[in-house]
Amino acid sequence: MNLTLGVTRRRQAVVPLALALAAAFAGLCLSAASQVTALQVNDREYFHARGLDVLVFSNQYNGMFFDEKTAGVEIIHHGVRMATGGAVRLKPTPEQWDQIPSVVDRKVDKAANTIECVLRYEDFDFNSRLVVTPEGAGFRIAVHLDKPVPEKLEGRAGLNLEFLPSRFFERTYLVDGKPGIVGRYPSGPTEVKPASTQIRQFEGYSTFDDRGRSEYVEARPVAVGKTFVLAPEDPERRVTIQALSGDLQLLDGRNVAQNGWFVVRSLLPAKATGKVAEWSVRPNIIAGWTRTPVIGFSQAGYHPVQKKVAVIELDPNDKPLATASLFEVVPDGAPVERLKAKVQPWGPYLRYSYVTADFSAVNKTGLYYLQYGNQKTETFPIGPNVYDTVWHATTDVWFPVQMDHMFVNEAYRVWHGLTHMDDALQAPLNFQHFDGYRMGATTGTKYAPLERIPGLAVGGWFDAGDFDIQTGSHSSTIMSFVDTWELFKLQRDETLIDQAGRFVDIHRPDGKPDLLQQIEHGALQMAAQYKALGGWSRGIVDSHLHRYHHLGDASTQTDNLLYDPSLKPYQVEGNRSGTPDDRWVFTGQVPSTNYSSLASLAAASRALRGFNDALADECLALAKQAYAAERQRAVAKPATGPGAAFGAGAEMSAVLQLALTTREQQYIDRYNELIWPALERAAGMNLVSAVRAFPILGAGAAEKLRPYVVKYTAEIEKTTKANPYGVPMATGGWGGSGGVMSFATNNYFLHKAYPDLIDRDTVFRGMTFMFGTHPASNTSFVAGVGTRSKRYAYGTNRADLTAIPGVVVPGIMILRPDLPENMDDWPFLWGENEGTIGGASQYIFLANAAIDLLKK
Ligand SMILES: [Ca+2]
Ligand SMILES: [Ca+2]
Ligand SMILES: [Ca+2]
Repeated sequence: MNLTLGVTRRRQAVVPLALALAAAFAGLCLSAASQVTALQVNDREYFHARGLDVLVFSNQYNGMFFDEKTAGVEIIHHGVRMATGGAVRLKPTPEQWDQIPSVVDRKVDKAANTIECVLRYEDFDFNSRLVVTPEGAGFRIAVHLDKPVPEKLEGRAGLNLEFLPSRFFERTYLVDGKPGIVGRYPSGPTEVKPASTQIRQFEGYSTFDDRGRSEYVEARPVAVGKTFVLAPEDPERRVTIQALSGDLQLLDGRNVAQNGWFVVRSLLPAKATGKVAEWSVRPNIIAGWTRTPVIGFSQAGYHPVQKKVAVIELDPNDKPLATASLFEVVPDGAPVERLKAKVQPWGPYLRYSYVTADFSAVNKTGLYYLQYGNQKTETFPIGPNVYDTVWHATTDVWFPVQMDHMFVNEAYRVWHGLTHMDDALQAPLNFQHFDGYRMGATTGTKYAPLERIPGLAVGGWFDAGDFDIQTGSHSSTIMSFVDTWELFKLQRDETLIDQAGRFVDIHRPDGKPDLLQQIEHGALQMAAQYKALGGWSRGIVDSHLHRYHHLGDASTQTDNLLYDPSLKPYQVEGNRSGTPDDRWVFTGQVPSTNYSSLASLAAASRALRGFNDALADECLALAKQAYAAERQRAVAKPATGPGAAFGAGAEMSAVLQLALTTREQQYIDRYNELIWPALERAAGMNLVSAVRAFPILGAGAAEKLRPYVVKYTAEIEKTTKANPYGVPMATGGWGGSGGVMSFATNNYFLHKAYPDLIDRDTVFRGMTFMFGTHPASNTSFVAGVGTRSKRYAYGTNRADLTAIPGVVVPGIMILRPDLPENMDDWPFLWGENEGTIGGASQYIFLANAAIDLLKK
């Protein structure tokens, strides 16, 4: 790569007077200590100035889910990420599955104060070099080419930068002085183009539902000009972008995909090399800007005996106050200050600094708010029953809405009609699916590729914000439900679930515990899979990309008619159609999947005993049969390689559930063979498995396990000190709620068995984290639970900018290197806002575990 081309490099520039005046005009006081400073590359390898950060591929496209809107040039403006995706892109408004550039070289030059990246599109042998350099209080972004834009990409390749729509709602813009209002909803313009001009999307699939017309749609510019000013009226959001050559276009990506952003774009000129595009970007900076503290607390409140510690997240430039106060809201009269707590330093974590304030001393039942400086939090309760109802939205509404193969009603509204009655076809061989599923060289079933597999249109849940049945998450969900049933015997009945009529009615009791009905619904699908496939699938999922991104009523994702290739697309005969929209079953005999699946059936058979005996019998018979078959397979082909330990873990789970259900010696012996070496290798999850196995391990097991638990307390200690929240934090592309809830749940089991070793506060910390004691915001991560909770989530109704009540979101995603983020005004980042059945079932368990501990 030739990186020696001339680059305009500037040292830190003096802040233009105009900028300083603009900040003063915005009503802000300028002191000598609060000057606007220029961007400077910092030790974390991004540009930083007080109030503005510019990331240049600190985060990269990972190639798995393509464009996650968390890569490229990104702007964090007054603490919030408002721009992403800055790069050379091949479409006006790139969608998730459009081609993404790979970063083949990235140079961070601290001395020259510049960051540059070489980006490559392999399909077109097309390299470009992106150079970002501070200028004044903003920056320049330039594209350099050694070779001209490939002919195929002429008029297609452009410098793009995407702005988050919700950050600009109810604001305006100027294009070369001409005014416009930012639309709350997209309203074109668009154009229809021939399909032949479409640039290849993921694996050659198309996001566009073409209906046989050989075309697709692109957004056309809303405005064209030399200088854009977005949100001129808002000093926190105002950004000026000027094209130093050519034109700027403003496009609205929401016209082609609801998760699209506003795109500012300059087409790269044809037949040109050298510096082919350059912008000056000047986000307004409020001089001396300091981020408002985030007061982390439990929006759902606290039990009187619980520790009540607020974690206050501060701008590193902020000076902690000496105290924070707890006020009681009384029926009449002024709020009463009940406690002035001394603020304790915690220290730096990621990009902020943290302090805590402990209000544990207050235990009187009532309503309270916290005050830190001028900031008051929402009002929340302290009382013995605060957690009693926190799981209801998840069992009453969220889980019913996720139910597949059912019609789901709630009072006057229908959540979705009857879904996926055309399940399912055997997936084709050697196929990489867009949601991570893969088919290998054999089906592992008696079915040929694309042959109908009967019997699968029953039970199951949409695993998350999409519409697939993911087998692995079904196992863990069923197992978690069985734990919840066996330990807490939840009798709550607020939902009618009629399997024969395939009808669900929310807020309509039917005399049967909802939890058992959900276990039944999961078990029906898992049993059906084994009967049809002689094992378990990886999952059942949409066959085509243009259906996979479906939003809205799940019953319209497919036509519910059996695919008949002898008919034309959209032609219907009886219960058949010529539209190839039936979902595919991704099969292959995977030992860990088979073991964990049969484990869930063995567990379900216990819970269903006395509720649906026929299904309980069937689940157990299938589980035993599957276990024997899997052991045979294991003898024939012993597991090796990195997945072997995972397979052994899955077998342990299977054999434990069989042992607990049957108490047969063969399973007990095999469990003993597996568990103790596993504990030697790694305690973690295996500790909980062993505790759950006490009924079959007999006398002495608790003492034998104790040293491992003692060892584990060191892990808890480490986690407790790693960040101010005292829970594990995820660092990947998916938020950390699941890890937090696992930590709390494991500690519940261990506390029950070893109260002298494991503090129950580690369980409550997981709860209060979910309810708002977390970084970035203090919104409760369970929609509808707590005074302020998630209003937007990545559910099937996200196009309506709303959430399904009871959804439990992944929460805090940490963007590299140091930005904890959970968008509260935009639902479309799945890593932050997509609830899963695994997470939701885990949450129901944890809530009841906390209630259980607080009863005593
Ligand atoms: Ca999925
Ligand atoms: Ca019920
Ligand atoms: Ca169909």
